[in-house]
Amino acid sequence: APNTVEKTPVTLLGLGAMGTALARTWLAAGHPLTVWNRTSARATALAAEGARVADTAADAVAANTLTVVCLLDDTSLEQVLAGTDLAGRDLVNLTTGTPAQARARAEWARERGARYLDGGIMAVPPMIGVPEAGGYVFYSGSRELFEAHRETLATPAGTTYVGEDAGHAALHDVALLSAMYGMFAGAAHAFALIRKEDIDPASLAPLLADWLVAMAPSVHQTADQLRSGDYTKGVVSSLAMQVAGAPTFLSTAEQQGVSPELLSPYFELMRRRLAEGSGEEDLTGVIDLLVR
Ligand code: FVH
Repeated sequence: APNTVEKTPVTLLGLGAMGTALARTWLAAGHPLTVWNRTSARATALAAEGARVADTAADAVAANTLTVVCLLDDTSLEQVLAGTDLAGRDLVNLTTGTPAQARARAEWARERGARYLDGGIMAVPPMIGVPEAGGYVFYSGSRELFEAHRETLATPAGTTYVGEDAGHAALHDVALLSAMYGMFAGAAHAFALIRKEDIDPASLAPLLADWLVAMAPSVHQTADQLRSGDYTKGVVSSLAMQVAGAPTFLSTAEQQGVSPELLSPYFELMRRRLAEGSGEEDLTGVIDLLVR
């Protein structure tokens, strides 16, 4: 039998790599879709797939209650939405930004009579519309908006609502991506160590990947220690032992002709924490040194 359930109409502003991927999932799921993009040529293929192309951003916003924005940055959003009537609209902003930008945008939308939800996308475009790829979006801001459009928002990727503070989606997004860059930095140092040796990087890669996966659950112990305030709870490798081992890492880097600039700052924080008399602790005390 034909599916007679009407799907929520969606307006989408921004047809870059991410916006185009989002658009295709809503079209494929049967949502009437109105799109607008600064460079109109980027809408041509989507028009052929069933999207309605608006002449202006204001026309696109006027077409539907729900508007999703996926632009380069907060400045482009400001330019695109200037002069559009947002009264009574539901605005979902998937543009990457800081928590402060998200909070300011929520207030800005409220002043214009719109409900506001901010999103932090934990996926790259090929993961959109592919549930098994594991991509999802952090959402924060208006709970009513999130509940009202939960199904529509879940079409491109999974959803994780992290609270009414509009800045919290961006904060979760940046926290996870910051940890990712730390991992990339560690992997870069590891590859640099073997670069001049007769070791195939392709043989190191699976070892590295498995080791990082094996170490990743340590974040649960860190969280447990932060909650209890007891940084010695469940310690397996003490800070004192690890600081004693640091010269081995730095000497090896020197012997291999590798700059220690990625590794040294972390060892320096460990050393400072040890100097405070925390040798029996885990590495968790480093977090307190970072928080100003
Ligand atoms: N692509 C990715 O891997 C990441 C994954 C995680 C989330 N990010 C964020 O998503 C936002 C959009 O990213 P994108 O990949 O779609 O980016 P682009 O392909 O570069 O498209 C940018 C769109 O923004 C439009 N735009 C830029 N400046 C302006 C402006 N001043 N006025 C109006 N529109 C503007 C641009 O239009 P055009 O160049 O085609 O005319 C594109 O539609 C982003 O926040 C990522 O951090 C993606």
